[in-house]
Order: sequence, then C-alpha cells, then structure tokens
Amino acid sequence: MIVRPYGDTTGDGMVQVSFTLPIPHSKVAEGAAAQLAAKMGMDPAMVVHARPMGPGFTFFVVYGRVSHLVDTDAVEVVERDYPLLTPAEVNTAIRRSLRRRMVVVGACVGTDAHTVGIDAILNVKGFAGEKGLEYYREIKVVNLGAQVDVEQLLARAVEEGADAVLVSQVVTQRDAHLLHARQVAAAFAAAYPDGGRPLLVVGGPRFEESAAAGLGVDRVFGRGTTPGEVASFLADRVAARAELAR
Ligand code: B12
Repeated sequence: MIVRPYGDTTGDGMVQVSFTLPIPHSKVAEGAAAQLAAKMGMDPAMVVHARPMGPGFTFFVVYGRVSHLVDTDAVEVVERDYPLLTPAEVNTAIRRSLRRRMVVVGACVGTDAHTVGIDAILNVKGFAGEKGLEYYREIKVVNLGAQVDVEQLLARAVEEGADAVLVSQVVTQRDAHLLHARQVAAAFAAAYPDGGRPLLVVGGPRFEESAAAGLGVDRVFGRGTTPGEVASFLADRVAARAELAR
C-alpha cells in the first residue's frame, strides 16, 4: 500500500521534526532551522517552536510538507518466530524440555545505570500488566543490576550455569549499546569455544530488532517489550536446544 503523511487533511504530506542547533536563540537561528528543514525536503517548512537550551543551543520543532510516498509492501520487519505463551504454558514447556528450572542472569553492562527496563522484564512486578520473569515458577532469575562489567557478568553466568543471559543497554551515546552488546557476545564466544554458550538476549529502546546476527547475539528486543514475550522466546529456544541435544 502506498501512503503519504497526514497533518491537517488526508494525504497533505505534513510532518513534524525536532532537532537542536549549536547556536544561541535568535532570528538567524530560526532561519537556520528553516534552511535545514528545506534541505531535508520540507517545503514549505514552518518553525513552530524555538526554545533556548542553555546559552549556546536552540531546540526547534519544524512543521512542513514532504512530497515523499511510502510503500508499506517494501517495509522489512522481524516477525515473531515463536508462540506467545501464558506463564503456565511457559512453566510447562520449561519443565518438559529442561526437567529443571531455567536459569536467567540479567544485567545492565558497561557504565549504563538505567535499570528500569531490565527490571520491567525481570522483577515480579513486571510491565504493561504482565508479571516479570521472577514470577515464573520454573525460572530462576539472577538480576545483577546496573553498571556490571562484562567479565563479572560472564563469571556469574558460568557460576550459575545460566541458560540465558539478558543484557540491557539504554544509553546509546557514541553507539555504546552496540559496543557493549558486541563485547558481551565476544566474551561468551571466547568462554564457550565449542558452542553451548547460554542464549544471549539484548534489549533497550534504541536497538533495531534486525541487529541480532550482526551483534553476535540470539535476539534483540526493542522498546515496549513485555516480559511475556521474553519468557515465551526463552521457553521456545531452550526447548529447541534441548531437542537438538537429544
Ligand atoms: C529514568 C531515566 C534515568 C534515571 C535511571 C534510573 C534507573 N534506575 O534506571 C537516571 C536519573 C539515573 C538517569 C541517568 C542518566 N540518563 Co537517563 N533517562 C531516564 C529516562 C527518563 C527513562 C528511562 C526509563 O526508565 N524508561 C522506562 C523503561 C521501562 O523503558 P526502557 O528502558 O526502554 O525498557 C523497555 C525496553 O526498551 C525493553 N528493554 C530494556 N532493556 C531490556 C533488556 C532486555 C534483555 C530485554 C529483553 C528488553 C529490554 O523492555 C523494557 C520494557 O518494555 C530516559 C528518557 C526516556 N523517556 O526514555 C532517560 C535517558 C535514557 N537518559 C539519558 C541520559 C543522557 C542520562 C545520563 C547520561 C544523564 C547525565 N548527563 O547524567 C545519565 C546516565 C547515567 C548512567 N550512568 O547510565 C538519555 C540517553 C540518551 C542517549 N542517546 O543515550 C535519555 C534517553 C534522556 C534523553 N533524551 O536525553 N536516567
């Protein structure tokens, strides 16, 4: 299907963008914002909001028309390739495939101190009306918290005999999230040279779900992930691994 953006009337092509320029707020700054928007293909481009951000920066919102069409048939997405299960079904699947509890070790690695996301997945109180992994009888959760070194994470995962390692990365400055995800993948690959490493799952609001293979991990979860999705994924993959080992 071919669509174009909608602002005031259907198909009018109106969009809104926001950005910051490293110049103090002035008429020239607003003109610069309009010039940038025009170069981005917005015509006409209206600066509808400009606000100083400290002495040397200005934040802008620009509203304007673009002429581009988008083709939804050309959009590529990572489809869910595992069934969504209830907690009872996850527990049953784990019991059947592992015949013991699944061990999940989670952490925010590097300097990242944003624990709300990993806690939303792991803590019993959960997220979006779903209980976290701690609620699942057949999952043992070891949540290491924030600012964990990759070596510490690896050592604990080995000590616990982890089936899965969950890594959260929220800060993306200078692509720190990608760097840390790759460091985790490399450390586990080195520690398990013959394969058999735990499932590696990374998550955070600015990851592309399609990035898993390039990062060397088994799955990437993005913004809005719910604990049930993660539990269902883990149950599915652990069952597949157990099947292979038989
Ligand atoms: C709360 C918060 C903080 C709190 C964190 C408290 C805590 N204990 O976590 C405090 C005040 C400490 C903080 C500090 C900083 N913050 Co802050 N913070 C936020 C804020 C407002 C909300 C983040 C949050 O809790 N979201 C709610 C959770 C539920 O969502 P989520 O993290 O996306 O998690 C979901 C998914 O992504 C996914 N998920 C996440 N992790 C994982 C892991 C796995 C395995 C899986 C499966 C899924 C998964 O599942 C979750 C549920 O759906 C964001 C802005 C925003 N609105 O997002 C900025 C933000 C993340 N912070 C930012 C910054 C810059 C900082 C500081 C550097 C500020 C400073 N100059 O000091 C410091 C850094 C500290 C550090 N060393 O990390 C920036 C990051 C920018 C960037 N590009 O990297 C943001 C985006 C704000 C901004 N716009 O500038 N911050």
